[in-house]
Amino acid sequence: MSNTEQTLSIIKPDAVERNLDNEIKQMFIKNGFNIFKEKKIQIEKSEAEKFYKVHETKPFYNDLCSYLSSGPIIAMILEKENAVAENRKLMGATNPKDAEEGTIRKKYGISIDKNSVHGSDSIENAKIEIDFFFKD
Ligand code: IDP
Ligand code: MG
Repeated sequence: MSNTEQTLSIIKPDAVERNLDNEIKQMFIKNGFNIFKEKKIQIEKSEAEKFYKVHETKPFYNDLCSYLSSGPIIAMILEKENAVAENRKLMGATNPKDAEEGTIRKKYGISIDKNSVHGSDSIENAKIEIDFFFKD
């Protein structure tokens, strides 16, 4: 049974700055994802605060929002069967130190904050996050 889903992926400033965007996109493609839409943008801190609102009580919230808005990012809609879970698997653990071999964060992540990629964590949040970047 086909279960094609969409998820939101972001190549974060640390990876764009190191020109890793094409290599990371190739990892998605090799792993069977279709990059349905993409855009390179830089967001305002106020927009990052909205995007990461679920984390507003966390001690790292302010730094996280400063960081996501600190340079260009690439937002993408990825498509695949079970795209949300498959993308989480391909990204690896939040902390690159804990990420498995073969994952994007293991390969490219610098630290828990500069971990190169974002991926939606549920189908519901994927819809909200896709709308956030691609509405209209
Ligand atoms: P995720 O990106 O793997 O879904 P979340 O827990 O949703 O991880 O956290 C969002 C982002 O916040 C992470 O990708 C990372 O950049 C940052 N972050 C998470 N935990 C910490 C922390 O303990 N210190 C600093 N930054 C963190
Ligand atoms: Mg998350």
